[in-house]
Amino acid sequence: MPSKFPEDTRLLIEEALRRYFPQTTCPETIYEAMKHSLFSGGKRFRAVLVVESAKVFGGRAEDVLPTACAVEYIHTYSLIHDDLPAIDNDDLRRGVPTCHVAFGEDIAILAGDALYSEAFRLISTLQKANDPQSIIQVIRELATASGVSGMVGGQVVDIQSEGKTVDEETLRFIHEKKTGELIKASVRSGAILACASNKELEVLTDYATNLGLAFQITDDILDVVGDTAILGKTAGSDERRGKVTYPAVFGLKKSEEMAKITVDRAKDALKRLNRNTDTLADLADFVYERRF
Ligand code: GRG
Repeated sequence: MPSKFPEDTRLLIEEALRRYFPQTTCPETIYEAMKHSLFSGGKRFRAVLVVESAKVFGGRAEDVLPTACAVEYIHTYSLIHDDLPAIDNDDLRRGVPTCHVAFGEDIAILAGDALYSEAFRLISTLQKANDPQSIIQVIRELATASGVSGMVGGQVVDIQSEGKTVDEETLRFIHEKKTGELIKASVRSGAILACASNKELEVLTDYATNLGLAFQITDDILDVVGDTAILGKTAGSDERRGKVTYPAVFGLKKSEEMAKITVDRAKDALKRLNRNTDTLADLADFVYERRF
């Protein structure tokens, strides 16, 4: 990973994902399908955000790992379902065949469903907090972010917009909902568990909203300029499917400028916090500079 990415945190998350994964192996196929997608790589970006956000407010990494891993379960679930023939019909993800290619469409749907419910089982079983209300708040944040007013809603408009011309507002809606909401909920969840104040949460929300939008803009750019071998997913698939993306609407150069402006807005928000936010700022730079 690039130097600005907190590799120590990513490794902690990798270890925790393996430790928390259900020990049961029956029925074997479903666990194999879940593991296939969960352990085939991935930057663990959202899980890292949970941990690094908690650390800003004095939280310890090990104290928020159940929530960090749950976020990664939800994210992996969204990737499995996004890749299905009925949605994006992709064959490659995280450098390996997509879940439905490896296990069949029926098992892939169920693997996604299983990861989603495991996410909430993990938090409600293992997440501890000084204030138990904060655990309920985290569950609410993640359910909202992944539901109809978040990821699902964004995905619906994304599907309905394929092959059409959309205005900037619609494009932004899709990106903020489909991708931004889970990133925002990740940042907020870490801070909530570490007892950040409402005022601090407001500032972090500003950071995370811009970070989430920038992440999807760079995802769009990488689909045009990226390399399949480095991305671990097939480049060029947005254009083939007539997806509404920043490069499709604004062109590559303007999209890159917009990504930079959005990342800078995220970093500017952090200046309003009287805390050490260096790693969160590094993660914003990572979003702009990333090649995968
Ligand atoms: C999962 C609640 C839920 C609903 C399903 C399919 C769907 C509705 C939503 C799709 C959301 C989606 C896949 C958005 C794209 C987000 C995105 C940029 C994914 C790539 O994330 P990276 O680059 O991937 O962090 P890695 O592999 O590194 O984890």
